[in-house]
Amino acid sequence: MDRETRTFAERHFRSLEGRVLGGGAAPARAAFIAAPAAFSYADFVRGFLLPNLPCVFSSAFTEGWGSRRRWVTPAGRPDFQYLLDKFGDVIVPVANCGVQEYNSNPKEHMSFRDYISYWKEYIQGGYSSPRGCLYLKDWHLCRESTVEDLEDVFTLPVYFSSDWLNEFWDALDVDDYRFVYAGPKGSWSPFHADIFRSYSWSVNICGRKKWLLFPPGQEEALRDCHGNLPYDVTAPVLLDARLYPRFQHSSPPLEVLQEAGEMVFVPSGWHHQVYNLDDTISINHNWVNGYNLANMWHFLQQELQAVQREISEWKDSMPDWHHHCQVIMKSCSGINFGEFYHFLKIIAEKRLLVLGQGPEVFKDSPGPGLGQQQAAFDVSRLVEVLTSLITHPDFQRVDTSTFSLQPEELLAQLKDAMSSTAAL
Ligand SMILES: O=C(O)CCC(=O)C(=O)O
Ligand SMILES: [Fe+2]
Repeated sequence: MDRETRTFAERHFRSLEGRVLGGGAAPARAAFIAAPAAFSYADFVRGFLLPNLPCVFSSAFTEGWGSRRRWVTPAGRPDFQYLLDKFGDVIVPVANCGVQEYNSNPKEHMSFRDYISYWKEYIQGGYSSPRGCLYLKDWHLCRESTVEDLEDVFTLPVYFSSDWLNEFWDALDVDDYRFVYAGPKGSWSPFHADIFRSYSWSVNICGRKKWLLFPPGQEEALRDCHGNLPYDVTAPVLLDARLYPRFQHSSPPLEVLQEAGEMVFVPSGWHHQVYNLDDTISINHNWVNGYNLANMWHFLQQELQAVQREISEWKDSMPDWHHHCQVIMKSCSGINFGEFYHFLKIIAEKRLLVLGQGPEVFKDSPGPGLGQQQAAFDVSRLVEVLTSLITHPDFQRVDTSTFSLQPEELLAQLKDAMSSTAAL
């Protein structure tokens, strides 16, 4: 990140004064980025991260990826034999697209070998099977493979390299949000927004996907009369005005057709529904950074409010009611306020370390951390969101006495570092 982009981005967030912008109607089409040489990280920040807009990168951006060479036959189809030899024994999660369980699909686990034999049978059966349409989803290939397996499967594009979520999980060594998806023509992902309002990037290693993308806020018009979001936005039942009273006022989604090798950027909080138009394999990552951190924090506050509403009748009779809300939030959303602080702390400490080094060490380095200007920007974002967290009444009720670094102390350190970044 260069100095000018940092100044531009910091000014953008100052003008928002902590607000999280909802989008208006969807743009008529997603921007298409043709040439890597003509598109810098700064272009991505100004054109897409700050305005929170989707875009499609041409297949030239993934030209050198090993997976595009090795996982695919010359005819552009999944190379089942190569994949079997490589990953046959791995246990993978598989969803049944034909069965609705709440707003998702039930998942089972099977060996990759069994999944491939199912997939071949499905194709031979004319894209049909008594077992239904099974979709291999959310396979943590990176975490579950040896480095040797992963050799040049993909190269993280510079645009997505500020990735606090995976940086956090890598530091803890317990999880990640790097996935492989693989499914036959007709497999699909129901309507959803990504975890914690993260961004997603998705590359088709082979095959094509159709994306229906809804800007943040547009999903409100898709709620049913009980306030629930639909499972399938294309279902005829949405036309029933008694069940979906606001559907007739909804705007059509942005439709994106993603070809083999192309990379889709899904902005923060955009709901989407996705179809595999061919037998398709994709690599998808979820990521959070300084640009959508406030969206994540806003989302977590909404999640806590939802829990509080749900168990409000016990508020006066239950002595640890606030604590219970945090426990329930953790089990429903995967994170609570205390853990969000921990997430901020891990990233903050790493950025403070970078800024503690002389500018010459990281100057202009385009590596994963994107250098000192990026660290300075990150610190400014951490200061804003940590200030909001610390002053939140529900965080003030969290017992922080056992935390290794007190939130106020961390905030003071970040503010200190921020004042010294002005000169960078
Ligand atoms: O490709 C799919 O089926 C779903 C992908 C998705 O939801 C995402 O990348 O966020
Ligand atoms: Fe998604």
